[in-house]
Amino acid sequence: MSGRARSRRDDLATQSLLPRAALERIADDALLLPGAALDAAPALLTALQPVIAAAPWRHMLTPGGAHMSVAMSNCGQLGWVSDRRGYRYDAVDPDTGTPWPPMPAVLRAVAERCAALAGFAGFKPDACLVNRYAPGTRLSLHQDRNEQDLLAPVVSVSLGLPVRFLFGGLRRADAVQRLALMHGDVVVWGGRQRLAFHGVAPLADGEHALTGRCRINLTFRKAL
Ligand code: MD3
Ligand code: FE
Repeated sequence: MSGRARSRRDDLATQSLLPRAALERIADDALLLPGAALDAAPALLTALQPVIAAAPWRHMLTPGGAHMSVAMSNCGQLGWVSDRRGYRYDAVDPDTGTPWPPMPAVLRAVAERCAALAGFAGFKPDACLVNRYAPGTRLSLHQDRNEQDLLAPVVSVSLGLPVRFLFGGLRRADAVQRLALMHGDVVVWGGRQRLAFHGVAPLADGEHALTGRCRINLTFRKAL
């Protein structure tokens, strides 16, 4: 592992002081674009306000009956939902009974530009899942396999407090790598990494100038 790659594992407080490349390969088909959404971040957060007004944060129920600690919303033609019946994509917000709010143009633009930078020109997301992590919130190791087209990448944009992202292999028992994801970072997961197990370690407490005491993650997908 290179010095820079190893440095990404160091404590989160020093991360912002370290030089970073424009593009880092974190696995065969997973590319990190450090800070690619940094300039757009204020506009992304502003564009999220009407989305959250129309489709308020909620803690969805897992099929097992537990509430997820991550608060979620969606925008775009389709939204990811979870309830006692399972996980799926739906055009209607179950909490409001109305369609999910449209995907703001600035969100779409960042996702499409970053996908193209990572080699996925022509990526047209139809779903954006918005995840909000409060201090202590985690997302346990899982695969994303509710999308029809597993050739389309997933584009993830991190905003606010930094987090340790966990990513493993194609089997749950495979070794897990830890990676710091910070405000403005974008990751594009495609190809063979599409079905990799991944999760998020419990969020450390802190305060971010733009988001306050939370991390917000935007996940863009082609669900249909
Ligand atoms: C790797 N969200 O919503 S985004 C999720 O930070 C989810 O909120 C995390 O995992 C978050 O399902 C991670 C990064 C991500 C998203 C999808 C992936 C990584 C992925 C799909 C395959 C492999
Ligand atoms: Fe996931």
